[in-house]
Amino acid sequence: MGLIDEATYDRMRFAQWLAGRAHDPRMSRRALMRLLASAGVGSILTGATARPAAADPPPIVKPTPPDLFYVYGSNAEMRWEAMAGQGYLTPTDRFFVRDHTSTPSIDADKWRLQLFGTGLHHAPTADNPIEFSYRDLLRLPTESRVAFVECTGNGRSFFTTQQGQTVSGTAWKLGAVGVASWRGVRLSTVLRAAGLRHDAVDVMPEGLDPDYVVNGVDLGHVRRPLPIDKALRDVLLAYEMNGRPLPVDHGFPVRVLVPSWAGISSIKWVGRIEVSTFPLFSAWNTQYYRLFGPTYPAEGTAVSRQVVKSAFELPWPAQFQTGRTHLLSGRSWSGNGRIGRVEVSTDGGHTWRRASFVGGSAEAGWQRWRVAWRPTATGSHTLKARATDVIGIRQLDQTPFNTLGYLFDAVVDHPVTVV
Ligand SMILES: Nc1nc2c(c(=O)[nH]1)N[C@H]1C(S)=C(S)[C@@H](COP(=O)(O)O)O[C@H]1N2
Ligand SMILES: [Mo]
Repeated sequence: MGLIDEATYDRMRFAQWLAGRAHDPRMSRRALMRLLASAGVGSILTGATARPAAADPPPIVKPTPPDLFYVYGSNAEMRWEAMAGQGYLTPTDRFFVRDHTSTPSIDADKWRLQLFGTGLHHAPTADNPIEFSYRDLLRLPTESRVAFVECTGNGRSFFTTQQGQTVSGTAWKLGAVGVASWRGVRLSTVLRAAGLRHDAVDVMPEGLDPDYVVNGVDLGHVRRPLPIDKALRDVLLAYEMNGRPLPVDHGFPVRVLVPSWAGISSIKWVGRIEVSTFPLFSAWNTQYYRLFGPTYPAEGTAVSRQVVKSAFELPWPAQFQTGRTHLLSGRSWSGNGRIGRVEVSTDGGHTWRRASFVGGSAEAGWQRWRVAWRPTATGSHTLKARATDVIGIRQLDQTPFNTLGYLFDAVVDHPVTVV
């Protein structure tokens, strides 16, 4: 398959999705019209008009020094060697940032969380929503959770470097993930306070960051629906990260935290939440965050949970001295729950040894591990780590191709030179 530009590609996929979806009898005409209006399909059919790009201030506010991050425009991934010697949590100064546009500056005193939609009693409209101030939220019962946030494209570059495939999107290595302690109010608490109806099916949080414009098509604010079951189970409206108020880049004053699910679900700078008695759609569950490709249906498969992955806390590439024992450390995680076992190969996959676990793991966090290695030959080596999660899913040598490069879960070859 040849290289074509991302936006054209995404629009093509979206049209395919729509074709599949339009034949679905469960899709109401109303839902379809909403989708057409919200996701810019009209522009796809009639030809997009370009919108001039605004002048760009630096998209990410916090420092992203080269010893902690690889920076790709408005996205910055953590260098995994920055986790060596750290505790269970990812310190905020090295937590990855993924901004569709740029980090906005929001005044918490003026900020309001607005809820509206048919899924609330009396169906408040977007123009006349139910509102909560920052102080209102702080007064509600509070809860803490340790959970990873991971970009669904984390590991995307390995589709190309290990599998020789062309995919579109940011070429992350393995650093678009971090584990933090999040504190806030349960989304269920706020939904019930707002008058949740029993027949609500979806909620769609929306960010206050600038509209996302691709190739002249304005997709509006970043937003993605969640099924009500997940929303009521363990989702937080978080206002603290690692014991401090949320940093601006991570969603100040309030972000959604959806444990174990695709990072895109955890909407930052949340401003509005639509609650609905019919399925909701946005570009982020139709055009993006779906798996498209030869092994998937034409309309794609929606992404929800993250997959199992492992990373060494080592520079890329790493260097070791021969004839000495080194302690290799790393972490593994899975959207299905805890990690059951981790095996490491220091000979390119011929033999595997079980790594020993360091401490425990949170249900939606990661597992730290280590294994000793005494290299005896100089030259190039490949380190591999493979984890098996609580439901028995083990990392394999290949991930089935999908055009947008999501959910890479194969074993990653970590290049090492022994001197
Ligand atoms: N409003 C808003 N929320 C957002 C995004 C965004 O660009 N805007 N990016 C999403 C994506 S794709 C990811 S992976 C996570 C990243 O969270 P972080 O920047 O705190 O690491 O936020 C999600 N929430
Ligand atoms: Mo993401």
